[in-house]
Amino acid sequence: MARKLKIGITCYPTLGGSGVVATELGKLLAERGHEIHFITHSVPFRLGKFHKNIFFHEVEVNDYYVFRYPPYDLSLASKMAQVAKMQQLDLLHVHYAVPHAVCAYLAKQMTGDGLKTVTTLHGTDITVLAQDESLKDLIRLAIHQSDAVTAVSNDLIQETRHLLDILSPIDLTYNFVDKRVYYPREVSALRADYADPSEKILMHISNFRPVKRVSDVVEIFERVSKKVPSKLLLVGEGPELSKIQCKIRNLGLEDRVHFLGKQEDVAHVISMADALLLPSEKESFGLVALEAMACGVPTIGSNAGGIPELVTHGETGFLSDIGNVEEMAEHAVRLLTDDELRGQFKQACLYRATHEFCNDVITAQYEAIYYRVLGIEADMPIPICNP
Ligand code: GMT
Repeated sequence: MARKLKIGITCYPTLGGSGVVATELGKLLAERGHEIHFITHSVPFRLGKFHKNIFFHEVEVNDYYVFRYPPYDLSLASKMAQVAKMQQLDLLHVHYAVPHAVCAYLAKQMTGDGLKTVTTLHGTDITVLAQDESLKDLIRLAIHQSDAVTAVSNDLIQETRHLLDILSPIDLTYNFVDKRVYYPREVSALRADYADPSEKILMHISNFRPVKRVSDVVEIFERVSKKVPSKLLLVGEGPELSKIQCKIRNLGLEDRVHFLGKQEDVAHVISMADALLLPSEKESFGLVALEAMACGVPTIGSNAGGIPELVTHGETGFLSDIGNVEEMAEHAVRLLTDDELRGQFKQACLYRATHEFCNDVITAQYEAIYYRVLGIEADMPIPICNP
């Protein structure tokens, strides 16, 4: 049996799908006997209760008065090097190229070549930051200096190659959900708080950034609600929230839309929905669509980025071109008014989530990458999903 590893993980701990994936991966690796050291500015929000084999090292920023901008990145790099030496880490797995992969590179320079680094690209680090000419060389350096680079969809791999002229290998490791947490929950009492039994529920969950096109969500719902008795539940908050509240008021939809704010127990909340709306402009993967899928909820949305790798059009959801709210609304009406079709989609969602994006398989893929960069022969076959 291959030896257990000591792994440092750095991510954005307080927001976003990348932080969720990094934290869940750390928890699963710890369950498999590896020692996990999170090196971040705050305790990752999905870490939850005490876990054996998981340690947290807080990055403290020096706020010396000459600094106009306190140098978080340098503090992080120093902390990475310090933890790597003290804990004798085998490798650092960083989520996001900028600044985390750059910090890992600096840490490696400080500790010597024994420390390996793995970088996972999540999307905006490439699709947004790599459009900025002034950052391109930095991102390219971070990628080239990593011992392995992974990306969460094929689309993101192509985008990375295209925007940064990267020819070196990039491993595809899809995102995953923990099947012990994400499954259809019994939520009839909760559902009754928001909708009558005769009404359907559409849901959108995001950080309300412009890239999520929440305005399209409202436009889709406006069209649907004229044909199907329904409610829209909006989960999350972010920069577009007040604009969206205003739009809902102007369209006279206030009594049909509920704002649930940020929610921790996504599996519970999402289980209330008949369909998820995800009309994003960009989405390297769309973790929320996978969370919905695992709870038996199909997605209606755009075919942006990696979404088509996750949502199979006509089987686990319906996809349209970005901004085609008319067609998205037609798809929603079709799904909400056909119980048999919704039942088929639900079964297809549950099958696909547990077979294609299962935590056991993806965790083992990451483990195989770790052993490869460390030059350790690992005689473990990648497991078959066992729903
Ligand atoms: O989408 C966001 O606004 C958050 C962002 C993040 O940093 O977590 O999400 C990105 O990473 C997720 C996890 O891999 C993906 O599921 C999201 O699709 C990706 N977002 C974009 O590409 C816009």
